[in-house]
Amino acid sequence: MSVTTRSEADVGYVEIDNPPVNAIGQSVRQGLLDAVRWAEKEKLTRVILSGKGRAFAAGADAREFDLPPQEPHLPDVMNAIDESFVPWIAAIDGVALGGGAEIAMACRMRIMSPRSQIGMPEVTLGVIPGAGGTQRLPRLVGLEKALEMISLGKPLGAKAALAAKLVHAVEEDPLEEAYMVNTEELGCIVPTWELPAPQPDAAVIDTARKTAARKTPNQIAPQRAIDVVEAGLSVPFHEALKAERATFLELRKGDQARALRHIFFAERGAKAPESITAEPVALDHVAVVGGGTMGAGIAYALLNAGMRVTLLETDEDGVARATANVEKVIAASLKRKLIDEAGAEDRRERLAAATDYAQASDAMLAIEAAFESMEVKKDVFTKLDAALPKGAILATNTSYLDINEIAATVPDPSRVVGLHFFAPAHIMKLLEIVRGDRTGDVALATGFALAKKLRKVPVLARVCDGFIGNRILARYREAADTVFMDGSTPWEVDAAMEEFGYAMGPYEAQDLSGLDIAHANRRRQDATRDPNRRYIPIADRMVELGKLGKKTGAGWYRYPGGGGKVEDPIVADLAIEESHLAKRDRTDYSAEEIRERLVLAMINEAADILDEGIAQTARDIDLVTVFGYGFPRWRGGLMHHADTIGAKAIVARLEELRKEDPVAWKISPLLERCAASGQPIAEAGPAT
Ligand code: 3H9
Repeated sequence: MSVTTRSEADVGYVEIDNPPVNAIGQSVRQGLLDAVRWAEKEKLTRVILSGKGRAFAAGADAREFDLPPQEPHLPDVMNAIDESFVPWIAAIDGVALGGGAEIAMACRMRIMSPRSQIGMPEVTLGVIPGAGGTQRLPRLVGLEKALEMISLGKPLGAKAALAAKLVHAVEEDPLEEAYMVNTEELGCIVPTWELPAPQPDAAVIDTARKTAARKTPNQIAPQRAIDVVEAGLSVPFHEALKAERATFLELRKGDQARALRHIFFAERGAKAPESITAEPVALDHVAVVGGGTMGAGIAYALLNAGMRVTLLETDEDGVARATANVEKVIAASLKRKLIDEAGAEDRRERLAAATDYAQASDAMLAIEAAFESMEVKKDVFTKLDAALPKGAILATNTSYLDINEIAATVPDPSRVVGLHFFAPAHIMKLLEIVRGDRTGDVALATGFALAKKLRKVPVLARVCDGFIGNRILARYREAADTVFMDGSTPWEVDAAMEEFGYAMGPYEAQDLSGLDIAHANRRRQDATRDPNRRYIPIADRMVELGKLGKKTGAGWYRYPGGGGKVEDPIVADLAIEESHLAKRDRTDYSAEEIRERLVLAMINEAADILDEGIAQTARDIDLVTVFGYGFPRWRGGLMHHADTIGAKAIVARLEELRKEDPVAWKISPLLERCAASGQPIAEAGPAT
């Protein structure tokens, strides 16, 4: 049952009932249209519309967007509600998003509960409101507010919706209030479509365009939404609806909308594999070892999710530093008004810091975020094993070290798992859950349960150097350094990747994280590096010169006075010097060539990662690249993007690059298989 109807005397109740979030699919549309006719036939004096469960309606069913549109179309349903002689009242308890908000706007009146949200997030799916939202919203809230809501996609809470006059009232029980509305008052409300459109205002439109361009660079939908709102101001309502519908249908089948839908559903589908049926351990008390930036961020994320946290450090100075580090995150959250004083105090009360591991003796999960040294980790795991309950899960946040070697320290290695957070750990959504050779299902189930509590996107990985994300990153940086050494500057590389859609290029990003981390990794890899692989020495030279990034005032860029980045000609000269020493000719790469090399290098590495079973699916690689490494979401993640190029074209270009360097550009067998068979990379897996 998608829509249910009942009447009490002359009042009709229509309820959308399409769990879990009342997405508006074909059967809901049909149900609503039938309800309009039913209410008219029954000569009801009002219809009160609500949603069953936790949502009013989450919008059009995005799963239908890959199919041809099916009647009745949503705009026609809205028009039927708006134009009916029976006035409808939307009683909103839960989210009213996209098409859900559009239904509410087609109603004569809107009453929402304080816990509800209303908004037009269509642009986040790469489309525009397609059922009258671009025309009804400006009529209700004015041009400026409507443009902001539609082009940025951010929903309003009840208070803001009332202030914007989008809803008539905010009440605890919207259904009851809707019943109480005076019939005469209801009869005086003008149907939304009959309201006059706001006056065009070039300055307001220009500001909206600039804001959208800044906040969502490269994205088509926000600008197209503004076009449609603007055009609608000077034509009749129904004519404007036609233009809106045409734009919606055009965008819906475009690359950006496909990519954004892919990521939307991939994020929702990021769950424990069905084969893992074990119960997770209790997560009310978690020990975090190491209170540096990463450990403090992890501790804060756990506190945010309501857990008790014991931070373990080596000495009293460490305890003080760790507590101060968490306090810094609390202060920043207070400043950003993410929490209030009471919330800060509550978090402080649930935090303890100690040197004695016995303080965590009832914690069923420990997350080690200590210094990246195998010796340190082994010592920590031995201590955790002795202090925590026998069934406790022992996790390491290592970025690179061999989890199997760490696990071998404890008598029961099935309890050891990698939980790889990304800095800042309380903000970044990705959590790589790394399965060692002997990791058990309870440890994995615990990792996924933790991700859910922290509202993070979990991705299962197997052990290799860098797991999924950092292994791709290492190849990306190697390709960047090669391009730099052979002809470009760091700023040319950064600009090319920013144009591709990254918020910042690889060099600026490295300046922020510090060049010393990658340097330590290279030294660790010295013993096992393929001697035939070309080694680019530029980053080592930078470290020798003390240019470690923003924290030292200079890295690939200079940061005079700790301020913004400035190009540094000395760094550009380094590459000229090194390539002269290596007797290499330099090439003037175009931005397009730079982008192609860096992106193909990542795709090729990711294909190997998939082929080796380090990642389970191409979709997981998309999640890792988007949620952990800033890959543009509107490109759908690395492997989704690879499919838009096509395996055949990728392999053809890699064959060219292989002539330059057969080791670095060794083509992944998985790509070769996809190119030969025509199988999309999205569906590819290890050779069987
Ligand atoms: C639109 O409306 C266009 C119109 O203007 C014009 C049309 C002509 N469709 O997120 P959750 C599924 S465009 C299909 O885990 P939460 C989701 O996949 C739409 N399915 O829960 C998941 O499935 P599963 C504009 C949807 O409580 C389940 O519901 N609307 C849709 O954390 C639970 O989702 C939006 O952009 C959908 N629209 O968050 C809103 N929405 O259980 C998009 C959800 O199989 N949705 N599902 O994994 C959201 O923002 C969040 O899902 C919401 C609930 C806040 C509603």
